[in-house]
Amino acid sequence: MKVLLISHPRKNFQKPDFPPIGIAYLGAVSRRAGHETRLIDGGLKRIPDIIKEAKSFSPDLIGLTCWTLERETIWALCRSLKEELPGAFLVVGGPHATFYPGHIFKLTHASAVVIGEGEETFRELLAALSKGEDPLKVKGMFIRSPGGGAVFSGPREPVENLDLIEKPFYPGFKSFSFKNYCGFPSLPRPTAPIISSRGCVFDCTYCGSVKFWGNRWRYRSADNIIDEMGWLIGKMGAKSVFFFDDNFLVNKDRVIDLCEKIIKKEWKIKWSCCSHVKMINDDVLKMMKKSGCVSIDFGVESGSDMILKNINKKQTRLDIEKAFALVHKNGIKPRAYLMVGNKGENEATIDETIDMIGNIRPWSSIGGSLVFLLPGTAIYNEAVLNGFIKDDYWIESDKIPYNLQERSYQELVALRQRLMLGMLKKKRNFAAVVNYYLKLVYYKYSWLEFLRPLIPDMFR
Ligand code: B12
Ligand code: SF4
Repeated sequence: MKVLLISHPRKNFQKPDFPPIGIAYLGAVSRRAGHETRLIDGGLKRIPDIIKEAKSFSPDLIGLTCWTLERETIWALCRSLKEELPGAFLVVGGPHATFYPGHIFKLTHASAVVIGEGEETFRELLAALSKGEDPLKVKGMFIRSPGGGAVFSGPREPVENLDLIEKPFYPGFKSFSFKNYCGFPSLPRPTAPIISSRGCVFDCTYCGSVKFWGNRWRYRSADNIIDEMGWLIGKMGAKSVFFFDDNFLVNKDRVIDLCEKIIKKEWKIKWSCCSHVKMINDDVLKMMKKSGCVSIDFGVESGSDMILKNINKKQTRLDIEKAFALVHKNGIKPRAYLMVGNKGENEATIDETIDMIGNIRPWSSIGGSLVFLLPGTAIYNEAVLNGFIKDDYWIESDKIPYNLQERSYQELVALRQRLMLGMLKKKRNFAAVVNYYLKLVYYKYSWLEFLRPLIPDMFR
């Protein structure tokens, strides 16, 4: 069969940070099964160009990823694909499709929706379709039924041994290069993303990780990651690597093992990862630094213990301050993600955050993003129960569902402004705030990217 996989195009067209890893994994499954496989990064293209490329390939099956905030682009893309390629089998996966399969069937002509982790379901679906068998025998999907509605084929267990999953098939994208992407400010470009584990051991109220991946943290072995890194560096031209795991450091022995192997290889690669503040210690940080780790992104979210408790973050302000001190001490740049608008947010909690930021001195990307209500999260479920939002919101509105349960959008924007200005007034945060705004400038005007290497380290 001819198989085409497409990631969601963006409403606000801007150069993406990284290629879409999910469909690259699925592309590897399809190619391994012997199908002629093509991938399109919708983030790099506009819908008419995607349709043109799809038509020239003329696929038998088209697979699409649907994220909540970009859902309308998927509705539009599906409609055009159905008009131009009416014979193709259309299947949708990804977070929004997983939480709202019914919306996909209602608003698109999709024949199937894959729930959660996709590799095994996709492999079996391709096998069933190419043999002319009933796709309903494949577990882990909803299939459109001829009489209307959709039938669930039954639940699927997550892949037990992640080492068995094949490397992402980046060469399936036309003219692929990691240079086509922005990468991350702390890392030398081109940067390759890696997912070395799936799921998280925490369950923060605003995050859908546990609902999506299941409540178990699964991980790849150090040897398996080294194999992918070797390929990314040697064959794909990567100069740095970003570990996009929800929580990279859950198993510190694994990370120490990985660091030792990176050092042995003498790659001189730079890398970064995401972590919860409670997951680090001095031993692991030392090894990380030695093996080329330059920065760690932490979900700090707030400096108020009351807010941290409300969002079930399982960390206190003291935990954050201790973690940042340890990371600085080891010569690694800590980056802080902050949120505005969680339960209980007010001027006083923002001031506590400003005060804490003065102590922890993050290197960049302060953020201060307003809280969204996303499917699969506790705050969303609470908002539905309180009658604040309805499940139909996702098909009736194209707006971003900010958490406006306690405060209006204008009030939240004012709180964010208070946070940004408050941080800027503290001299030590100047670089961090400047870094954050520079990132926004690159997003909007990607042609200004060429300035990036000219900007001194502290402002990058
Ligand atoms: C890397 C990443 C990014 C990168 C994007 C890189 C890229 N081009 O993909 C960056 C940093 C730019 C980013 C930005 C944002 N992100 Co983000 N991101 C992630 C992250 C950490 C990893 C994605 C990934 O590669 N996962 C690994 C692969 C294997 O999983 P996957 O892509 O989901 O694909 C699997 C399945 O979904 C399924 N599948 C997916 N598509 C399809 C299609 C078919 C046909 C089939 C059969 C199966 C299938 O099979 C795949 C293999 O198992 C996830 C969290 C996570 N752990 O997944 C969040 C996540 C996807 N992001 C999220 C969000 C909210 C955002 C932002 C809105 C954050 C913000 N406040 O700005 C922005 C939106 C940007 C935009 N407009 O697109 C949410 C999405 C929630 C939702 N309901 O849509 C997630 C799930 C985080 C979370 N837990 O809340 N993100
Ligand atoms: S620690 Fe991060 S990935 Fe884990 S549940 Fe919280 S927000 Fe989600």
